[in-house]
Amino acid sequence: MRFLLPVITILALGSLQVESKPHVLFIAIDDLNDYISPLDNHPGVQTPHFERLARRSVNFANAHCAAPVCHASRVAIMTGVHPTRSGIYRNMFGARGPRWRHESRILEKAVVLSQHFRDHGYRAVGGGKIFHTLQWTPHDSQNDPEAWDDYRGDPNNPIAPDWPRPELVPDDKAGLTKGRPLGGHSQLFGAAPLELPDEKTGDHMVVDWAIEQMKSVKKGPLFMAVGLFRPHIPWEVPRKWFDKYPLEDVKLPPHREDDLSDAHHHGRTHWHKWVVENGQWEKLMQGYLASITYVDHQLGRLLDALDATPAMKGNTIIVLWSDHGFHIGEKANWEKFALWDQTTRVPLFIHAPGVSRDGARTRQPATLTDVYPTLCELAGLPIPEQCDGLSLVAQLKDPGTRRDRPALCSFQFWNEKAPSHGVADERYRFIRYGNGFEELYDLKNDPHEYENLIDDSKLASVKTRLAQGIPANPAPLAVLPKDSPHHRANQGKK
Ligand SMILES: [Ca+2]
Repeated sequence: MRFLLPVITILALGSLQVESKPHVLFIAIDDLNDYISPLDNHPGVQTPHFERLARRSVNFANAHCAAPVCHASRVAIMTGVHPTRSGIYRNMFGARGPRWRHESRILEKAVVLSQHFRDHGYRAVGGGKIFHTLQWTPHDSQNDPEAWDDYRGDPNNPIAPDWPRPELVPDDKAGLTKGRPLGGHSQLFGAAPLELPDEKTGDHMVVDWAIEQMKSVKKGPLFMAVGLFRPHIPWEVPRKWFDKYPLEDVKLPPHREDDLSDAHHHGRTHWHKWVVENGQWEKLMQGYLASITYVDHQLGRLLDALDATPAMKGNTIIVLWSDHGFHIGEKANWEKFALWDQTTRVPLFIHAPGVSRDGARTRQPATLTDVYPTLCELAGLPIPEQCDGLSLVAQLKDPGTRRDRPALCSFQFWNEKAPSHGVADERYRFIRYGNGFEELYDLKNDPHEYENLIDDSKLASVKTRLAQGIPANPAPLAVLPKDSPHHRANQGKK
């Protein structure tokens, strides 16, 4: 008996530990920028459920993606490996399955976040867009079906079947000039109300699935990833969301005509030229705002379901992130593919039961590669060696806790031979481009990054300090691995 008792005690403690592991609700939103009310509060924006989430979490108001494009950002979050080590700085298309394991050989055996939770007793399920895919590229997805216990629908085609298209008027019939980005008639770069109920739209269906998962939560902890596709283009959501933003009330973002005169050229001004010449700026802003409020509503449905599930309420870590920021004409840019604050800064909210100082906001710098180790620490899991990020648990407990490591976002421009890097601390941002051009901004005095201060000698030490945040030997740009079994061309017609 003397020897048996401690064994029983250890067994009991072990099971208690498993029982008490928190659930994880991991919410990814596509192309959502800082316009939401808990961040920069674009005039008139309606995001009550983001406010609700902000009240019950820590708002990382100076969080940055690891790369300003869907694919690279998402691989970095889901593996914890930064692009400066993997070399995945850009989008890469034509995949079926986790081709990123071969795009970057150092990722070949990387453990996906959901798999890591499975390896430690969790049931891991996913739905919608977590790894890269698009509404209009069916069966082109970089999801790893092996990383989940269950995935909604076809894990290799997770969102394309769900989204209807409206009847579209061809550009010439609509009186618009040729040159619409992403091709004329397809109008992927466009805004149009859907004459459908929410129930027939993709993100609503993904949230329906997530609600069912919560209702049927079984014994043992759940890791659930919910990937919402709006406000990604095309800005097509049911008409009632457009009606919340009458065109005459829509406000353009702050911008300056001469903004690019002291800045790097992003190579996409032709998009902005077409928008302005065709008088589409307000209309597209309306579509983006309508899409944001549609996705805010879906977030509200998730929070409602969580609160209505006794097994999860009070025992669930919530993390919400977007894969990068977004331009609606700021710096004559649209979408992403740049390294300014507007492109790299993302919503990031984390609630950890009994840990996070909910309702607080911090400007301590965070990179989305920090999410993986943060969730590990919160759930009592080991942090895999592959992870480049640093846990944010200290900032969850005390949001003012200083972080010495700046945020780092990296990208390789199309016409440059080396990657570019944006580094942010609490106040300043330094960008060094692949062609050697440099920018330095003081966000306290100049939140829109209008004035490049790189030649200001008083800030030389700031530049030197931030430049140290760029790795000395960043990985070269990943090359498309045409021999990968996950390269679609190698799979025949599927
Ligand atoms: Ca995206």
